[in-house]
Amino acid sequence: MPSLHLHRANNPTIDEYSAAGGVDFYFTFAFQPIVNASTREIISFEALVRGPGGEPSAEVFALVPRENLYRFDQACRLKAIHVAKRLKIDTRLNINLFPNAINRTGLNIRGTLQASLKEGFPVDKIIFEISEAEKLENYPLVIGIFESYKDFGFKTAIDDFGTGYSGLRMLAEYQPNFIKLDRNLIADIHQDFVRQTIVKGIGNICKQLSIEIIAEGVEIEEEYQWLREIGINIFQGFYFARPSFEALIDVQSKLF
Ligand SMILES: [Ca+2]
Repeated sequence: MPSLHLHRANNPTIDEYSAAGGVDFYFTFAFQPIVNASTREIISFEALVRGPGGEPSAEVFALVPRENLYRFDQACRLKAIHVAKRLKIDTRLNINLFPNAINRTGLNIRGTLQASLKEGFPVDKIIFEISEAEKLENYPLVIGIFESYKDFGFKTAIDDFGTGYSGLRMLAEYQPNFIKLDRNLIADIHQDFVRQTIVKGIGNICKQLSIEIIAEGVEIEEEYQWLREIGINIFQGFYFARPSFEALIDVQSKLF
């Protein structure tokens, strides 16, 4: 159930982003680091939408009127850039796109581009993640929009790879800069021959196509070590750091 305090009209902390998104509550972001183990540095933070008290994204999205989903998704992008900039981010920034919200129109790129420029945030440091976990309503249009983002200089990633509706199809038609291997493929991979075989296969595909793999949802050292041994370099997950509310936290160097 949504938290009561999240859904209050006349919330004094509502800002222009809430208004632009068509919601009557304040929303903000938590940030989770993404590390490159070969260079031993944080290369990006993924922005994850949160309610005013840190409520998770599912609770936040449950309160968005369906007819405003597109507006809200757009406002999320703009605010993620704004908050990250306020926190003085100096790495890349991963931003999630809600795929069926970008179906409505392709014109939202310009808004994101202008926000990036206004905040002084380099376009090529923004990585848009699009999930394959949701069935796309208009497949060619989404691919086209993804291509446009790339043309504008943004980086792109297929999110939740390996769990959804269209991962290989999407990859066949569109090659992003990154794919994010889903937690379901990574859980206990150090002792799961089938998952090991699948992930090695994806690794070969990505190597041939010059796509970088981000292993997300890494929770324990054994998973990390196994993935590292087969040549995966980029990681995200609770093993390194949980998302932190309106903060860019460091990762302990002993972990990787
Ligand atoms: Ca994501």
